[in-house]
Amino acid sequence: MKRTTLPIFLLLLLHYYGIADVDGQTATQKPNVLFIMADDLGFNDLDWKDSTLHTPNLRNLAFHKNTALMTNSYVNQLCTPTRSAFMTGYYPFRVGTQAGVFLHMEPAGVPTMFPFLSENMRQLDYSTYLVGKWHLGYCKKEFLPTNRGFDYFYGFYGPQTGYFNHSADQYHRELKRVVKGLDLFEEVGNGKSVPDFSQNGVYSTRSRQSQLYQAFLHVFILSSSTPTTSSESHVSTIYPDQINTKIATNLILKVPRSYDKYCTRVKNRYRRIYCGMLTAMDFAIGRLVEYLKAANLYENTVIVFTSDNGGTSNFGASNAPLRGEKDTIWEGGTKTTTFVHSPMYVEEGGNREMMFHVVDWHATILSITGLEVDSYGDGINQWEYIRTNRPKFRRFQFVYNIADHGSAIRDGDYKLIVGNVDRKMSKDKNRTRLFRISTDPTESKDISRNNPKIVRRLLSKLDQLKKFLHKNVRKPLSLSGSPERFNGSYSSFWCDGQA
Ligand SMILES: [Ca+2]
Repeated sequence: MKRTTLPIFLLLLLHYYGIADVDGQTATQKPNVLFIMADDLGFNDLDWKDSTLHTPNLRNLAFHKNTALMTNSYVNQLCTPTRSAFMTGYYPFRVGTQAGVFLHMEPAGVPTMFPFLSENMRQLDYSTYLVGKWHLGYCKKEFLPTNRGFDYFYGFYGPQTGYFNHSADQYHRELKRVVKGLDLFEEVGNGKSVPDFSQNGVYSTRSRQSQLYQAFLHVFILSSSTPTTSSESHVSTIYPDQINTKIATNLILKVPRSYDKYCTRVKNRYRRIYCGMLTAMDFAIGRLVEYLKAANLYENTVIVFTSDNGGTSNFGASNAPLRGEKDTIWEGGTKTTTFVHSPMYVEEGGNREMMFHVVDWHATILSITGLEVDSYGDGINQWEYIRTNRPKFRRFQFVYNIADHGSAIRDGDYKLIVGNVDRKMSKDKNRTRLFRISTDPTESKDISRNNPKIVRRLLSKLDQLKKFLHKNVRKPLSLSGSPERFNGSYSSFWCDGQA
């Protein structure tokens, strides 16, 4: 069964309380962090890359004089692995999240022995809010966002949910039919998860907006301990097993008609709808920045924008000029558009060409809080480099992924791929490919035959790394999690003993 999701985003809001000194004054002013992770954004899918698209707010942020634009920023090839790497600071193969994504009704989650970034931020007196997509396991209480370091969560747990009806439809092999259920929940502080049926018909970027923005402002101004925050998310799903691609695409790509006018120059009709969805996301981010400014919080906030994996070309996305797409370890599945904007902290704007990997966020964000840290897990602290363009630490290599179906590592100029680039083919099981990414970023020429020494060196590196391979934590689906048992929603609390 294949599946895909389309642009949604995750908002991670980390707000610093401030520590009162003896006079009751705030002694330290640490930055707030607003981390925005788009879902399945193609490498080419911003208007400064494809001028027929319309993403003016993101463009303004990306090319602001106080923005570091990371031109060699990498993630994993799918949602769960990337989000797991972001939260834990470890490569998915070290955590057990290297093999595909967690599905609805799957009794699995990221092992709780790995502390999440949100848990560590809490230790540093930050309040932590998450809005949008979770996708790190939900079947039991221990896996829920508010039990993994978040004070508040509003969004969905699984790989996808409808943009308007917030319902996730999943084909179940045993039942031989599609199971439907709401995936939109609110959690406040204690792992209590409440389904929100009230948003049926409201597009994701508008869902509960006014109340949530009000609360958002309230939170910032008063540093309230019972906050809520803004909701911005879109998602979609497709089942090519059951539906032909054309119909499915129509089911998937959804945006209110009011966005059509921004995308009239896009010729392909799927990409035209996709373009509207990008604009809806862009406008939502624009509104968020306006709210930050109105609340006098903009100056002291570090805003990060990135994506969790590449786009899917069948559904309107483009990763041009890169090779491959979502769910492949080609550059098109793993290289993202990433920038860091902060008027107060990013002193020198412009390109940052050094390699950055999603595992680096953990150490980097801890460093933004003022913590002295060189590395965390598999990641290194790149805050100094982002801020000043002068690296304190340099990344020379990273792991694209290590999994049964295929693996890839990067070492300096070179990328070695062993096995399949995706989970579909089996014919490449023992194939070895080598590319010189620095001069061949589109992976057009396999140079493995002419460079046996480099291949051997990188193969031996890969073998070393494989010693740390964690068993895949994914599990077969379980009807214990069927929404038919939970009044029509993909609720939690059903897999104790199974995961
Ligand atoms: Ca994704």
